[in-house]
Amino acid sequence: MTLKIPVVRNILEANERLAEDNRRIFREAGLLVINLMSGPGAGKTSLLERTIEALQPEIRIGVIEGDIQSSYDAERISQKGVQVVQLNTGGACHLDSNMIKSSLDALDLDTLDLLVVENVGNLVCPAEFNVGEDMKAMILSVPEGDDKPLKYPLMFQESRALLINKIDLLPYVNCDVGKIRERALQLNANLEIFEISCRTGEGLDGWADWLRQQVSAREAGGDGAET
Ligand SMILES: Nc1nc2c(ncn2[C@@H]2O[C@H](COP(=O)(O)OP(=O)(O)OP(=O)(O)O)[C@@H](O)[C@H]2O)c(=O)[nH]1
Ligand SMILES: [Mg+2]
Repeated sequence: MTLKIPVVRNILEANERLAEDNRRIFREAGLLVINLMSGPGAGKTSLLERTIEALQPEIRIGVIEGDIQSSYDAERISQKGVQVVQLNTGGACHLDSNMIKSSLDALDLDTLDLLVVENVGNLVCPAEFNVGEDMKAMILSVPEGDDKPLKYPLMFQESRALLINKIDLLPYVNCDVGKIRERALQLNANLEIFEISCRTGEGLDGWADWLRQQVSAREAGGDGAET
């Protein structure tokens, strides 16, 4: 038991050092990097498909897909004609800096404006590991319930943006979006919140505009994006 704390700290410190290396590479390439997280099936890949449709070719997007197994999501994204690489964690429930570093040779970073890392579907572990991103963003879909900020606070605390997805399902599920907003903002008053449906497209214009602003801020050399 006494050994557990130092071991965990060592893992996080080693990850943080590699995250710094990645951050340097991303800064040199002048691109904005977003670490996209959610529980399984909340809509990460669907959001990426919609975002690419909205922003390509104005903003050149690359994607790193993280999954325990399969290349299914990378195949979906490659159909949109953007650079994509699939990482398989082989069981691990999150991506870490070392995995991200190992995937960078497969991408031509200098030709990108925005790199999105789709993390492994999990509402807990991905929030604990930086991978060198400028910011984390998360999705909560309404069928998951409005209690999630109370039960899984860390991801809400770590994220810069919260996308409340699948609002087309609100008539059929027991979920109060007002409660999600209130509970999430109590954890993190700086959260940018978007109510969206990747199915109908509702709310996605606001998200695309916000992303444009974040990419422009990065290109202007500012810190429009914080970790
Ligand atoms: N009704 C509805 N369904 C959606 C919406 N967005 C995504 N879905 C569906 O939800 C399911 C999961 O979507 P994905 O985009 O694969 O979710 P994901 O977060 O990438 O899933 P993992 O990578 O497995 O964690 C799919 O069947 C989507 O079609 C939405 O806004 N409304
Ligand atoms: Mg996915």
